Amino acid sequence: MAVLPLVISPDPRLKTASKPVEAVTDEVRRQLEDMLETMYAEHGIGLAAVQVGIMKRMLVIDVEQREEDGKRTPMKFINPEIIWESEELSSYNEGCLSFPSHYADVERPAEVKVKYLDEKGVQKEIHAKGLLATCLQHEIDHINGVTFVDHISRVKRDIILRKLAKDKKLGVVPEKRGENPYAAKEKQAEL
Ligand code: GNR
Ligand code: NI
Repeated sequence: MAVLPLVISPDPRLKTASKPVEAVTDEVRRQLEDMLETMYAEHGIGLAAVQVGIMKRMLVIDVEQREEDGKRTPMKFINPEIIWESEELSSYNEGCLSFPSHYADVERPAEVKVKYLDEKGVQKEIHAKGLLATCLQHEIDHINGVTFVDHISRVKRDIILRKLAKDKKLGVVPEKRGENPYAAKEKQAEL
């Protein structure tokens, strides 16, 4: 198992659709385990393969993890497809590990039915509501090259994208954000 480095915006891979998984092999199962380890290490509730540079249509989710007792309920989805969505919408203040420190309200269908393959390659279906429905749609967007900022106003999106582009230029990595402003300032002076 391994914690993999995250793909952070701006990055062309975040705008690229991932490829269907042709066969559920041991390699695919290993990659899903690494994705879960990465998601837990980064305190995320979901992670799409593209976010660790794997351009395959697969994702992991755990919307029930509790930091206190360490209880985990990992879920794995391969080649997921939304086959039904509710007319009722719900709004959630979303974040994304590929857009560190930025949040925005996103409105999406409140419930979805998703068809997918499990890690044994068996076809499954799930009727998701609440945070699981929100998270599944956020992750399925990722494997289609879509991110949460594509659902917000252009003004808000441009503010977030400009800040992240600047952070990348200055070499501000998520863990170091706010910790050592001098390192970033020195880099800035070099530019
Ligand atoms: O950790 C995450 N939290 C979150 C909160 C609201 C809606 C979606 C998410 S997913 C996000 C992790 C991530 O970036 N997954 O792609
Ligand atoms: Ni995300």
